[in-house]
Amino acid sequence: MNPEFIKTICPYCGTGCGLIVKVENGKVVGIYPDREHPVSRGTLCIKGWFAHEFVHHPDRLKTPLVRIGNRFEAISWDEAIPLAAEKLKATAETYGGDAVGGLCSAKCTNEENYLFQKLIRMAFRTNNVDHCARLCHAPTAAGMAQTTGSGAMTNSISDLAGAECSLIIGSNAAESHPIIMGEIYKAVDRGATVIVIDPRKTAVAQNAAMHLPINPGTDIPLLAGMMRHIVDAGLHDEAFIRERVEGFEELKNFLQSWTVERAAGECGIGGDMIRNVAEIYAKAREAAIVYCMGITQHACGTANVHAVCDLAMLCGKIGREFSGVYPLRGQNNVQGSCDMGGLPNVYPGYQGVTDPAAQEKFQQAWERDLSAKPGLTLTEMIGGAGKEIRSLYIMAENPAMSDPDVNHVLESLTKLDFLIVQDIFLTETAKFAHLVLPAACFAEKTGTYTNTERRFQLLRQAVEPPGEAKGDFEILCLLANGLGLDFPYIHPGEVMEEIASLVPDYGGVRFDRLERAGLQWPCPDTYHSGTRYLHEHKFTRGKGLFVTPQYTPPFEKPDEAYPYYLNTGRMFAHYHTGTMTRRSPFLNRELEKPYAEIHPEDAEKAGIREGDRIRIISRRGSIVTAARISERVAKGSIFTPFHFTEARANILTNPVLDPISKIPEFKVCAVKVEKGPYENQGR
Ligand SMILES: Nc1nc2c(c(=O)[nH]1)N[C@H]1C(S)=C(S)[C@@H](COP(=O)(O)OP(=O)(O)OC[C@H]3O[C@@H](n4cnc5c(=O)[nH]c(N)nc54)[C@H](O)[C@@H]3O)O[C@H]1N2
Ligand SMILES: Nc1nc2c(c(=O)[nH]1)N[C@H]1C(S)=C(S)[C@@H](COP(=O)(O)OP(=O)(O)OC[C@H]3O[C@@H](n4cnc5c(=O)[nH]c(N)nc54)[C@H](O)[C@@H]3O)O[C@H]1N2
Ligand code: SF4
Ligand SMILES: [Mo]
Repeated sequence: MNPEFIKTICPYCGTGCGLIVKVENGKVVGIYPDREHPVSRGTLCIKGWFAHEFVHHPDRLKTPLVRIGNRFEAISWDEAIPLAAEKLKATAETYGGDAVGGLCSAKCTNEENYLFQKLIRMAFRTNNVDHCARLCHAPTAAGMAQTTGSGAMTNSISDLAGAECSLIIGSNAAESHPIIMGEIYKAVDRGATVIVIDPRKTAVAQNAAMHLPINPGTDIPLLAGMMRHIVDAGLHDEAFIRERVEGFEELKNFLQSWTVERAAGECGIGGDMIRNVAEIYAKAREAAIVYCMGITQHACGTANVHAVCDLAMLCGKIGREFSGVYPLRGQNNVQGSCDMGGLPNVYPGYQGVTDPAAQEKFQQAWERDLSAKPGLTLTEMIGGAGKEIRSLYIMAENPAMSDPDVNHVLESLTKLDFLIVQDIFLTETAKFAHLVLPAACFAEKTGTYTNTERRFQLLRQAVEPPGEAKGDFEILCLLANGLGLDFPYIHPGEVMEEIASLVPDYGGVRFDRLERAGLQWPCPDTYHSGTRYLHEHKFTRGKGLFVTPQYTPPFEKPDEAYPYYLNTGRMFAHYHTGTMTRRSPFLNRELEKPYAEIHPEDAEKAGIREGDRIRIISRRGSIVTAARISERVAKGSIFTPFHFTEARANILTNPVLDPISKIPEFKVCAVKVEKGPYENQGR
């Protein structure tokens, strides 16, 4: 049979690059970059190029599995769906609907997320629905909603090529968003200045004009120092502030206490450098602030986002082409899973569950009584397992690896009356399930993903799922019907029409309009061609608002017992909990084993050599990994990625939460290091 070539979207990160999947004899045999794609234009990173390798892996789940004692037994869908429905109903009948929780997923399509939250909200009259955005850009959603009225990236990826200055804060885009980094390098070729603020000398920092290796968790002092200098030197955009922003007096009052010298003392960067960087940003005609997990994954994550937005508004660098604030979205569809109401406080389109008008609208549309009480967040649901939460339905998330203080998470998972995990592999989390539902992966389904620049894009089915596995869409419809709801949907396009009828910003989105280049929301009607940048004449909230950032230093700082800072994150060849990339032979060739970076001077003091087995110990647990001696980390700091099940970084991390967004402080905790030899303590 001739090979077929099917255009679709990369299943990994929020850049949303265009893939062409090559199919032979019903199997995906290769990936090619899509030259016509509006974002990636014929380029892909290493993960995209090899995204076919996990699709037909022998480990794929092929039938529903039910737990019998300590083992799993294969069952049919005709048994699995009634079992799931019966158990969830029993929990709701015994303990009330608020005892049921659901985690939807940034890996799944918009239509699947819409159906998931609709199912939970309708069947159990609860708003206990959340997903990994909580661990990621929840502070962006909360912080930018307050300052600008919208938690989305303000501009388009291609705008970065036109910025004279890019301030990259807490983003290792060269490894995490390589195609977006390419746009920034296009600007550099035209003479733009890249300034990187990151405690680690990342790949991005190494190639930047300036690198500010700040002390962990001190972004607010640094940004406050910059703003203080900008105001003192009269470099702020007075006209913009007068016409478009409120709260300037309060911001100035706050800056009174942040002299550049005080900021310097706190963040560890010299005062002259702070002034210099502030001037470069403020004086550039067009300047972008690009940020990611180094800003959000802190106990003051939301305040960090406030500080970022304040700086952009202070200099009037928002609301037009090439400038703007760019929170780089992580997962392929994390923008969409938030947009679709996969959050405990909002319906689709960020319409508040506590807003009576919104509640009325969704009650009418869905013909059900809905709860006006905001639900629990992901971190609260896992923490409340066996207490407030008795049964949990997890679609495409792996909290047994991705949540902080994993030992505690595992204990919580065992306390549930009923746990359903719907995944493509038997994950660390699925091993705790009572019922495992086998799902189709990206190459096996149709739907839409929304990328980091708010672009709805079409995912097109290329092959059939393995064995009895079904698309999440179909599973959700079966379960909803099993629960007595009426989900009559045959094609995701019908769900998109329902979404469009309920959310004004997506009103013009239809499957047939996405064929060529997708559509960037807001897209209010079918004549509208989408929106490249937000806040043009006015902010989504009307006026922009300077919010005073409340600085709190990291919760756990190094001390005598635990003398190192631990920083956790990513590396280019692997993705998150490794379920997909670690099943790719090519990506494994790049890196197969866990490691931790330690500074040469620290290593020498501890007698640690390259490749030595070391134990990293925090107040919550320990892991054994291999030492990588590197000047990428500062003295007194350790970095380890969280991709490896045999050395789970999240055994170490601190579950302390940002009080506003409830994100954990993944980026800072205190650890000590011991030299091996050790037995590998993989679980
Ligand atoms: N290869 C690969 N790409 C991915 C992913 C993946 O797993 N693998 N995941 C995707 C997802 S979901 C996300 S959210 C993104 C994340 O993308 P990034 O945020 O770029 O990735 P991280 O490595 O988590 O962290 C970014 C940087 O924050 C820095 N940092 C730590 N503490 C601080 C601090 O206090 N201040 C500042 N300014 N910086 C700090 C770290 O040193 C690190 O360089 O990547 C997406 N892309
Ligand atoms: N220490 C530390 N921890 C972190 C972070 C950090 O920087 N440091 N970062 C946090 C961040 S930003 C994020 S986003 C989270 C990510 O946390 P998770 O979302 O839990 O991690 P993933 O590995 O992406 O999990 C996705 C799951 O979906 C499955 N899957 C993939 N496609 C499909 C599909 O189409 N259908 C179904 N049903 N399943 C599918 C995969 O096999 C996998 O098990 O981790 C967080 N945890
Ligand atoms: S940059 Fe992201 S979307 Fe693009 S190919 Fe790489 S992982 Fe896929
Ligand atoms: Mo993320």
